[in-house]
Amino acid sequence: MRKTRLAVGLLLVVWAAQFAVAQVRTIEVLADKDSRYKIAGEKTPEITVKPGEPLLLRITAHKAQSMSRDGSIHGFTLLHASDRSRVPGWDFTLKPGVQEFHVTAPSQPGEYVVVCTVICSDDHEGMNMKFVVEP
Ligand SMILES: [Cu+2]
Repeated sequence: MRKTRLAVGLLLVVWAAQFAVAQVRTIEVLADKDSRYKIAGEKTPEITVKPGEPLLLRITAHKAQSMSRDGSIHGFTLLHASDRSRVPGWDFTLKPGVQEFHVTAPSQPGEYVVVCTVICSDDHEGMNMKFVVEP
């Protein structure tokens, strides 16, 4: 009886551990036709993460006025807010539709900014979004 209970308990622990590993946080972003990033339910879109957190970026892109020669319609590149330098591993160009990227949050807490790197319209310069790594 005791052995059975122990076995059931162990199974539960294994099951729970697998579930925890599978739970990578998904961040859904819309790169829209008006050259703006949007996040459902947020008036001013902003991404807040924990240092080194594994993330799945699911980005839906809709074409604005123009695209680059390779067919990219928007970009999604993370910069340090302080000096506008690029964060390695966070530089993506977007084709129309849904794309997913597995990324790891920067280890350094602070302020970052997501910028579009494709000249997508006259208003392309305004296509950016605040990104914060919590201490
Ligand atoms: Cu753009």
